[in-house]
Amino acid sequence: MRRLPPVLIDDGCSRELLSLIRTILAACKEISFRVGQGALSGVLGSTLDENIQGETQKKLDVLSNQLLKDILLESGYVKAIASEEEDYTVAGNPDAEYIVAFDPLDGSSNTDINSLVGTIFSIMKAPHGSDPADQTIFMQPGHQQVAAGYVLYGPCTTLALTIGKGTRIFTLDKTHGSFMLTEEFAKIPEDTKEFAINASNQRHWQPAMQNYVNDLLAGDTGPRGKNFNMRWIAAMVGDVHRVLCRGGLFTYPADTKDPNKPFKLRLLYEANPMAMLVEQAGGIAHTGEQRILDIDPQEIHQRVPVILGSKNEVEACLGYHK
Ligand code: AFP
Repeated sequence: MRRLPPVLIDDGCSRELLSLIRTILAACKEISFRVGQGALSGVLGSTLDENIQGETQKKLDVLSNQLLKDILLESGYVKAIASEEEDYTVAGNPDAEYIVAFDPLDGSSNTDINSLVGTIFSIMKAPHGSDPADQTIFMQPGHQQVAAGYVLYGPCTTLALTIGKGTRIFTLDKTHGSFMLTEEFAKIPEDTKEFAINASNQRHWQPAMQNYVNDLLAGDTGPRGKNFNMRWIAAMVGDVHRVLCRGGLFTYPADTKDPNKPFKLRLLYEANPMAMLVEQAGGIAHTGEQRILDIDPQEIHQRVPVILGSKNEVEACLGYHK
């Protein structure tokens, strides 16, 4: 079984990008340890603070953010970072080539119930000669990402990673602290009988999504002519991992529950990196109107609708949106 560094070197990954990825993973190993300690580490539960998006921060959100932020800025490999838990981007080394956007602990409401959580990251190149304090250096469409990945803290700690040459899965060997290659080419099956959506929002969805899900629920008595199963982990990182492993459709569609917040998932550090991983594994990632990786971002914490997963099922869903 091969370790992460030689695998990426074979893919033509530059030394600097490899060092940056290893730096992110060093923080993730520490987060994995803290998450695994659970109540013993005294970091379960919420802080008294909210992030800029009005969400209550969990203690592990804050801790994970601090670990990633400190290690990245100290490494000298990043020109700037953007995080779900930071109001604004944070400037780093003016001479560095890369910028990183991350969700330090996706699905953090799951920490208190010992369920799946993970770290999601997106790496892009900073425009040549750009100012590290300039927020607009992050305003790049997702197809310009040079690497994307997540680390899932579950029964085992798993890394899904792409540098644009397929999506690979690694498993953390906790006996010596290395990520070992456990799936060379993740391939999402084109067909599926499984979908993931928070069905409690059904009455707030747009008609296209209402009609699509109604037809799935009708099973073999409806127009789809087959029965579907439903799953919801409440952590995108867990739901996308299932899609990468055995296929499926995952969606967080537009809804009218809160008119000020029609979409839930964040473009730069959730939708974009997941879209790159999914496309590199043969799937589709779309908003219902356009390919996620072609969106021109307007702001750091921008939210978008997400429909991703098995090619034929996403296309079936998009058919309802035409
Ligand atoms: P956090 O990163 O704030 O924990 O949010 C998780 C998330 O953005 C995404 O990972 C889930 O798919 C989604 O929220 C779950 O949302 P519901 O609260 O509607 O289940």
